[in-house]
Amino acid sequence: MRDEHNLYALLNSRFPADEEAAAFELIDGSTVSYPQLDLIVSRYANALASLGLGPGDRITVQIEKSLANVYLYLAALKCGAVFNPLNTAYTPAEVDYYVSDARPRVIVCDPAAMDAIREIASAHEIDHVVTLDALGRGSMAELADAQSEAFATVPRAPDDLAALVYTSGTTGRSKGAMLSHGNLASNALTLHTLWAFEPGDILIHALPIFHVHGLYVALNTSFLNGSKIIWLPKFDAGTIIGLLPRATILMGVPTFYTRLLADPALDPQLCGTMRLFISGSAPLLAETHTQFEQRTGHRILERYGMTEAGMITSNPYDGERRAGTVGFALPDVDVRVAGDIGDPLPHGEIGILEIKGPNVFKGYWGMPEKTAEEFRGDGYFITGDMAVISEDGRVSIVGRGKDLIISGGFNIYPKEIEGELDELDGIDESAVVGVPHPDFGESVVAVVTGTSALDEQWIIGSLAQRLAKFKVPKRVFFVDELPRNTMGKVQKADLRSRYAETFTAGK
Ligand code: MLC
Ligand code: AMP
Repeated sequence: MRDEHNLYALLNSRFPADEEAAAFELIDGSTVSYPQLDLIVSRYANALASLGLGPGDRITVQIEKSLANVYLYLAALKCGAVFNPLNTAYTPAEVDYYVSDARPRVIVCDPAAMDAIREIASAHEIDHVVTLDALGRGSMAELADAQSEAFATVPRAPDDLAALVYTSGTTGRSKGAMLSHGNLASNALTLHTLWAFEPGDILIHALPIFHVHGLYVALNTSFLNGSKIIWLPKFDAGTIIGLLPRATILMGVPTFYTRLLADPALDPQLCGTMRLFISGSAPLLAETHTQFEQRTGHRILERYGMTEAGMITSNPYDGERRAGTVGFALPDVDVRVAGDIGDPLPHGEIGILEIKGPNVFKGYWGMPEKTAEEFRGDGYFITGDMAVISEDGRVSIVGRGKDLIISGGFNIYPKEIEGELDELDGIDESAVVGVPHPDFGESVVAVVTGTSALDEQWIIGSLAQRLAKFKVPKRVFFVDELPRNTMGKVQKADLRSRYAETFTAGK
């Protein structure tokens, strides 16, 4: 049946029928069972359909993490619509771009942002703006409350779109990665098996749900397992420490693990029920890996992925989890390392990682030429990550061919920040680099030239009006001129080493 290809139908087919089986447990101890979840999702699906949202229509969502946010995600799947989640840190100026590009039928925003979002919606002739707050209250919830609990899952083919997830562009504009029902289903099924999910598994969910890590990797695998998810609004080391003795799985970015290590309470006894600690979205330092094992007896399982493909490689569940490597290609994914023109390189040589598999996205929304540039003729997608593959097939990410900074698991493209800096009065030129940061892994530093009257705090404050907080440089340095090579290109490696100790000096 075609509706089996709707990801919701697949997830729902694994929901336990038991009225007592909790899908979610909140921090106050309240729960939502799997049978309840399905009924609520139907109400949300009816609500979305009443707004005219149908197959292929986009729904842009910029709201705080809440269960209602999950209901919306599942309801959008069920309706056959295309879910377009946005980072809550994005400013109205940033949201305006995403809305203009995605052209959604419905926008869901926080009640506090209603005025700004309504203005954006009217500028782009978007029919409906509804609201949901951090507690799941708002006009969207009211609409859903009034609906019936029956909704037939809309049939979808594997290639039909389920999501549009934006990923910052190397060349200015952010690109919407088109993810299909087939992409998401294949990755969830593969990870569910590979990570040996078992009855009784309980996941601690502390990631944001506007990126593939928290939204797809964590939620879809747990739903496939009919697992209980302990639902946290955000990461807080102390809260997690309190929950570890009742859980079996934690998924996080490296910052989760360095912050947990900083808590003296972390010890093997606390982790007695834990089966699996998974890390990804940014490189996990070998030092963190080692310290975590010494403190807990658990070897963190590091995996590697990206928005365009979900998960790509993983260290083994059974077998050696090697620090500093991201493991083997997933069973249904092919990986190779290639030179600049796509020439495959032998094991042991560094090149750009290229990938192929059922998880790889359908292309960038509205950008057929950009999409074509990022794929080889034989269907491999060029990730932009520099990697080396060992004789036995282990992949190590050794750098980035793309000019990308990853701070606490969030991606930041220097070009976007340089563009905003160059607009500011008094700045002639700018260069933005990522330097080591003890908490976020990497952090953003700007180096500028311009008039002597420039003030660091004024620059930071001005950028915060335009850019999400995590992108705003944490320091700005003034120089007479930027270091350039003979071709006139700014030497970012030079700047990275010059400012390398900005956040780590004395640590
Ligand atoms: C918050 N801030 C950040 C930041 N997060 N700055 C830089 N980088 C970040 N990641 C800002 C805040 O606005 C605040 O600014 C200050 O830094 C300190 O905030 P905090 O309270 O310490 O931060 P916190 O809220 O605890 O968040 C840190 C974090 C969070 C690491 C828990 O960023 C997080 O959950 N990251 C996960 C990102 C993620 O899910 N990535 C997956 C992408 S998918 P001020 O000025 O107000 O003090 C992907 C594919 C794959 O990459 O492979 O998974
Ligand atoms: P995003 O565009 O947000 O999906 O981020 C994807 C990028 O995160 C990848 O292209 C990698 O550069 C990086 N990444 C994800 N997981 C890892 C990891 N385990 N080690 C190193 N880099 C990673």
